[in-house]
Amino acid sequence: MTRTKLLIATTNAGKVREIRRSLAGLPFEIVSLAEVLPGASFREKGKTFLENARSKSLHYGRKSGLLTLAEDSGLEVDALDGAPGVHSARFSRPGPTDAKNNRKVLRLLGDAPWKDRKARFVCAMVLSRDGRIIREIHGEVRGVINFAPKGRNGFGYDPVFYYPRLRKHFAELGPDEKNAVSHRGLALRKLKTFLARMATRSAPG
Ligand code: ITT
Repeated sequence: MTRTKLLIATTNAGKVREIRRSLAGLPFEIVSLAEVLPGASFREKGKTFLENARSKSLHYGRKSGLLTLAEDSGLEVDALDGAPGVHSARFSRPGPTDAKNNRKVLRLLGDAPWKDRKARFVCAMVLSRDGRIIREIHGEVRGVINFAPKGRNGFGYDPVFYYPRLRKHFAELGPDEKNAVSHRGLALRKLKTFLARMATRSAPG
Protein backbone atom coordinates (compact mmCIF):
# COMPACT_ATOMS: atom_id res chain seq x y z
CA MET A 1 0.00 0.00 0.00
CA THR A 2 1.41 3.44 -0.89
CA ARG A 3 1.68 5.73 2.09
CA THR A 4 0.57 9.37 1.92
CA LYS A 5 3.51 11.75 1.69
CA LEU A 6 3.89 14.32 4.44
CA LEU A 7 6.15 17.26 3.63
CA ILE A 8 8.12 18.71 6.54
CA ALA A 9 8.33 22.24 5.18
CA THR A 10 11.30 23.77 6.96
CA THR A 11 14.79 24.82 5.89
CA ASN A 12 16.06 24.41 9.46
CA ALA A 13 18.02 21.16 9.88
CA GLY A 14 17.51 21.18 13.67
CA LYS A 15 13.73 21.30 13.26
CA VAL A 16 13.79 18.55 10.61
CA ARG A 17 15.70 16.23 12.99
CA GLU A 18 13.27 16.80 15.85
CA ILE A 19 10.13 16.48 13.71
CA ARG A 20 11.31 13.33 11.91
CA ARG A 21 12.24 11.70 15.19
CA SER A 22 8.90 12.45 16.74
CA LEU A 23 6.71 11.40 13.80
CA ALA A 24 8.60 8.16 13.08
CA GLY A 25 6.26 5.19 13.22
CA LEU A 26 3.25 6.96 11.70
CA PRO A 27 1.91 5.50 8.45
CA PHE A 28 3.07 8.49 6.37
CA GLU A 29 6.09 8.81 4.10
CA ILE A 30 7.93 11.76 5.55
CA VAL A 31 9.70 13.88 2.96
CA SER A 32 11.81 17.00 3.42
CA LEU A 33 11.94 20.28 1.52
CA ALA A 34 15.50 19.45 0.44
CA GLU A 35 14.18 16.31 -1.33
CA VAL A 36 11.01 17.79 -2.82
CA LEU A 37 11.79 21.48 -3.48
CA PRO A 38 15.58 21.88 -3.23
CA GLY A 39 16.71 25.49 -2.79
CA ALA A 40 13.20 26.69 -1.92
CA SER A 41 12.85 29.60 0.48
CA PHE A 42 10.06 31.71 1.91
CA ARG A 43 10.12 35.26 3.24
CA GLU A 44 8.23 35.56 6.51
CA LYS A 45 6.19 38.74 6.82
CA GLY A 46 3.77 37.87 9.61
CA LYS A 47 3.56 39.58 12.99
CA THR A 48 2.85 36.34 14.86
CA PHE A 49 4.20 32.79 14.82
CA LEU A 50 0.80 31.51 13.73
CA GLU A 51 0.53 33.92 10.76
CA ASN A 52 3.97 32.84 9.56
CA ALA A 53 3.28 29.14 10.03
CA ARG A 54 0.01 29.45 8.08
CA SER A 55 1.59 31.23 5.14
CA LYS A 56 4.60 28.89 5.05
CA SER A 57 2.38 25.81 5.10
CA LEU A 58 0.10 27.12 2.33
CA HIS A 59 3.05 28.32 0.23
CA TYR A 60 4.99 25.04 0.32
CA GLY A 61 1.78 22.99 0.11
CA ARG A 62 0.82 24.73 -3.13
CA LYS A 63 4.29 24.31 -4.59
CA SER A 64 4.56 20.62 -3.72
CA GLY A 65 0.94 19.47 -3.97
CA LEU A 66 1.54 17.47 -0.77
CA LEU A 67 0.08 17.27 2.71
CA THR A 68 2.34 19.87 4.32
CA LEU A 69 3.48 20.64 7.84
CA ALA A 70 5.13 24.02 8.52
CA GLU A 71 5.98 25.58 11.81
CA ASP A 72 7.16 28.95 13.03
CA SER A 73 8.88 29.13 16.36
CA GLY A 74 11.16 31.28 18.42
CA LEU A 75 12.25 32.66 21.73
CA GLU A 76 10.38 35.38 23.65
CA VAL A 77 12.22 37.08 26.49
CA ASP A 78 9.91 38.86 28.96
CA ALA A 79 12.34 41.67 29.80
CA LEU A 80 12.93 42.35 26.09
CA ASP A 81 9.20 42.83 25.44
CA GLY A 82 8.99 39.45 23.73
CA ALA A 83 12.07 39.89 21.49
CA PRO A 84 13.54 38.18 19.53
CA GLY A 85 10.06 36.69 18.85
CA VAL A 86 9.23 36.21 15.19
CA HIS A 87 12.70 37.58 14.35
CA SER A 88 14.46 34.79 16.29
CA ALA A 89 16.23 33.24 13.29
CA ARG A 90 17.54 36.60 12.05
CA PHE A 91 18.00 38.45 15.34
CA SER A 92 21.69 39.25 14.80
CA ARG A 93 21.33 40.44 11.21
CA PRO A 94 23.39 40.93 9.03
CA GLY A 95 24.83 37.45 8.69
CA PRO A 96 22.90 35.92 11.59
CA THR A 97 24.19 32.69 13.15
CA ASP A 98 23.02 30.77 16.21
CA ALA A 99 26.15 31.86 18.13
CA LYS A 100 25.65 35.54 17.25
CA ASN A 101 21.95 35.37 18.13
CA ASN A 102 22.79 33.89 21.54
CA ARG A 103 25.44 36.54 22.21
CA LYS A 104 22.97 39.31 21.33
CA VAL A 105 20.37 38.02 23.78
CA LEU A 106 23.00 37.76 26.52
CA ARG A 107 24.31 41.25 25.75
CA LEU A 108 20.83 42.82 25.83
CA LEU A 109 20.04 41.18 29.17
CA GLY A 110 23.44 42.18 30.60
CA ASP A 111 23.59 41.40 34.30
CA ALA A 112 19.82 41.53 34.84
CA PRO A 113 18.98 39.43 37.90
CA TRP A 114 17.56 35.90 37.63
CA LYS A 115 13.97 37.07 38.23
CA ASP A 116 14.19 39.34 35.16
CA ARG A 117 15.56 36.68 32.79
CA LYS A 118 12.33 34.74 32.23
CA ALA A 119 11.66 33.54 28.68
CA ARG A 120 9.66 31.05 26.69
CA PHE A 121 9.99 29.09 23.49
CA VAL A 122 6.86 29.15 21.35
CA CYS A 123 5.92 26.94 18.41
CA ALA A 124 3.00 27.32 16.00
CA MET A 125 2.41 24.35 13.69
CA VAL A 126 0.10 24.32 10.70
CA LEU A 127 -0.91 21.33 8.61
CA SER A 128 -2.46 22.03 5.21
CA ARG A 129 -3.51 20.25 2.05
CA ASP A 130 -4.81 21.48 -1.32
CA GLY A 131 -4.62 25.13 -0.21
CA ARG A 132 -6.67 24.46 2.93
CA ILE A 133 -5.57 24.56 6.54
CA ILE A 134 -6.57 21.39 8.31
CA ARG A 135 -4.95 21.78 11.72
CA GLU A 136 -3.26 24.48 13.84
CA ILE A 137 -1.32 23.57 16.97
CA HIS A 138 0.41 25.64 19.66
CA GLY A 139 3.19 24.58 22.01
CA GLU A 140 5.28 26.53 24.51
CA VAL A 141 7.76 25.98 27.33
CA ARG A 142 8.94 28.44 29.97
CA GLY A 143 12.51 28.81 31.21
CA VAL A 144 15.21 31.33 32.09
CA ILE A 145 18.03 32.86 30.04
CA ASN A 146 21.15 31.93 31.97
CA PHE A 147 24.22 34.18 32.23
CA ALA A 148 26.39 32.09 29.88
CA PRO A 149 25.76 29.42 27.23
CA LYS A 150 26.19 25.75 28.10
CA GLY A 151 25.82 22.45 26.22
CA ARG A 152 26.40 21.22 22.68
CA ASN A 153 23.11 19.60 21.70
CA GLY A 154 20.10 21.02 19.90
CA PHE A 155 20.27 24.23 17.89
CA GLY A 156 19.36 27.93 17.97
CA TYR A 157 18.99 29.37 21.47
CA ASP A 158 19.23 26.00 23.25
CA PRO A 159 22.62 26.84 24.85
CA VAL A 160 21.26 29.90 26.71
CA PHE A 161 17.83 28.49 27.61
CA TYR A 162 17.92 27.07 31.14
CA TYR A 163 15.09 24.75 32.14
CA PRO A 164 14.75 24.88 35.96
CA ARG A 165 12.70 21.68 36.35
CA LEU A 166 15.59 19.59 35.00
CA ARG A 167 18.28 22.02 36.19
CA LYS A 168 19.81 21.95 32.72
CA HIS A 169 20.17 24.12 29.65
CA PHE A 170 18.23 22.78 26.65
CA ALA A 171 21.57 22.24 24.85
CA GLU A 172 22.54 19.79 27.62
CA LEU A 173 19.50 17.58 26.98
CA GLY A 174 19.50 14.55 24.69
CA PRO A 175 16.99 14.62 21.79
CA ASP A 176 14.35 12.57 23.61
CA GLU A 177 14.75 14.55 26.84
CA LYS A 178 14.30 17.85 24.98
CA ASN A 179 11.37 16.48 23.02
CA ALA A 180 9.60 15.42 26.22
CA VAL A 181 9.38 19.01 27.51
CA SER A 182 9.94 21.39 24.58
CA HIS A 183 7.46 23.65 22.78
CA ARG A 184 7.97 21.63 19.60
CA GLY A 185 7.75 18.29 21.41
CA LEU A 186 4.41 19.30 22.93
CA ALA A 187 3.02 20.43 19.59
CA LEU A 188 4.31 17.27 17.89
CA ARG A 189 2.56 14.99 20.36
CA LYS A 190 -0.75 16.71 19.62
CA LEU A 191 -0.03 16.52 15.89
CA LYS A 192 0.85 12.84 16.12
CA THR A 193 -2.51 12.02 17.68
CA PHE A 194 -4.27 13.98 14.94
CA LEU A 195 -2.29 12.31 12.13
CA ALA A 196 -2.84 8.85 13.57
CA ARG A 197 -6.61 9.44 13.53
CA MET A 198 -6.42 10.85 10.02
CA ALA A 199 -4.57 7.75 8.81
CA THR A 200 -7.16 5.44 10.40
CA ARG A 201 -10.03 7.35 8.80
CA SER A 202 -8.49 7.15 5.33
CA ALA A 203 -7.40 3.50 5.60
CA PRO A 204 -9.27 1.16 3.24
CA GLY A 205 -11.83 -1.23 4.75
P1 ITT B 1 12.01 27.66 8.55
O1 ITT B 1 11.33 28.99 8.51
O2 ITT B 1 12.45 27.20 7.19
O3 ITT B 1 11.21 26.62 9.28
P2 ITT B 1 13.83 29.00 10.37
O4 ITT B 1 15.03 28.60 11.16
O5 ITT B 1 13.91 30.30 9.59
O6 ITT B 1 13.39 27.79 9.40
P3 ITT B 1 11.84 30.15 12.08
O7 ITT B 1 11.63 31.33 11.21
O8 ITT B 1 10.65 29.47 12.69
O9 ITT B 1 12.62 28.99 11.32
O10 ITT B 1 12.87 30.57 13.21
C1 ITT B 1 13.00 29.79 14.32
C2 ITT B 1 14.20 30.25 15.12
O11 ITT B 1 13.84 30.25 16.50
C3 ITT B 1 15.34 29.25 14.96
O12 ITT B 1 16.19 29.60 13.90
C4 ITT B 1 16.00 29.34 16.35
O13 ITT B 1 16.86 30.45 16.37
C5 ITT B 1 14.82 29.62 17.27
N1 ITT B 1 14.28 28.35 17.80
C6 ITT B 1 13.10 27.76 17.47
N2 ITT B 1 12.94 26.59 18.10
C7 ITT B 1 14.06 26.41 18.83
C8 ITT B 1 14.51 25.38 19.67
O14 ITT B 1 13.82 24.26 19.86
N3 ITT B 1 15.70 25.54 20.26
C9 ITT B 1 16.44 26.65 20.07
N4 ITT B 1 16.09 27.66 19.26
C10 ITT B 1 14.91 27.55 18.65
